[in-house]
Amino acid sequence: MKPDSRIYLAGHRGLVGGAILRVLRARGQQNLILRSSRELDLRDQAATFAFFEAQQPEVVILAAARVGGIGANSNLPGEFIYENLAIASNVIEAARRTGVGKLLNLGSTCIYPRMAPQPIREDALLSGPLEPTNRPYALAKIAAIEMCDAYRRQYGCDFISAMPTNLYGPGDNFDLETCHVLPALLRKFQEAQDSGAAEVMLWGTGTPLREFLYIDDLAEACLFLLERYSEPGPINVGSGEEVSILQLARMIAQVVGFQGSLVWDKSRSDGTPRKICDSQRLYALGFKPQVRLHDGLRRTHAWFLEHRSEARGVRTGA
Ligand code: GFB
Repeated sequence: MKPDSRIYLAGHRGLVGGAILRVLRARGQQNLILRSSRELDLRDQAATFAFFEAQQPEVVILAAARVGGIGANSNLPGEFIYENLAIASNVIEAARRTGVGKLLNLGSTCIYPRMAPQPIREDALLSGPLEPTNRPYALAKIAAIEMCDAYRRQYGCDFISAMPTNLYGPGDNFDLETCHVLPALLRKFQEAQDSGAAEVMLWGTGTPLREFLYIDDLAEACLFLLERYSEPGPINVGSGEEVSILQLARMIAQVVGFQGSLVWDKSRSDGTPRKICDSQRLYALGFKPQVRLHDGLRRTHAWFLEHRSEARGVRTGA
């Protein structure tokens, strides 16, 4: 990308988009096109097409999506499938119509079958049934990959799809009913610590295994891929660091300084039993994540303490 490339970053206010924006600014990219969802509703096809016609971006980073943890995915399946299908189909088609030179489509490793061999390779896609708690979201993300690939075949579009593992970091959503496990635990332990509570209630059994990637590493990986990668199909972006939810809870309790006990609400779903992706294709291209989980947890905790009053999901008292 040239320093003056016209880059449209969709979703710049989210966890992923916010981190990509910081990296683009640090690199001195001068021509960033940014719109909040209030300014441009990407579910609105006519508005999206008109925006692309007017702005003529050269590069598009599709980080706008309806996302959430296991609770939001289970409770809002209709919103998750509709909004993600609409956003992806409008943006990808608008990019084709206006001759966008490069598009990065972001998904999630929940696109892979629930019982895929671990670590999950890209060729596991569509080889078995999906995890039911996030199937609507996963299917929308699979459709977006397929769309990029179909446009590559039919129209020669250079559209690529990156699949990050579970992400965390500054700027995350901390709303306990809709957020992912890591911000939920940081908040729950910190609030227990502040109030002197003796125990913290967590969801499920604590046995599921997850891989976590710090958001700045994902942002660097996105720019790396935009500059050096042009293939159909998904490419995984993971850290290789796998922990059980119980181990994660212990690490977070230690970072926060909470010494009380953990109580597991087994009426809440565990979701997929194990989800670590194989990122060898990305690593073989020369990319390596830099931030270890311990370090990333400390940074995210520090950010949460400093920004608690304005963090998403906390300010509203949700
Ligand atoms: O991060 P999380 O919500 O999503 O949950 P997934 C991960 C695991 O942590 C599950 C457990 O086994 C949860 O039951 N957990 C324990 C908690 N305590 C809590 C808590 O207080 N809050 C939350 N949220 N979880 C989502 C998918 O899957 O993650 C999406 O639904 C997407 O589609 C995304 O792929 C990355 O890792 O299970």
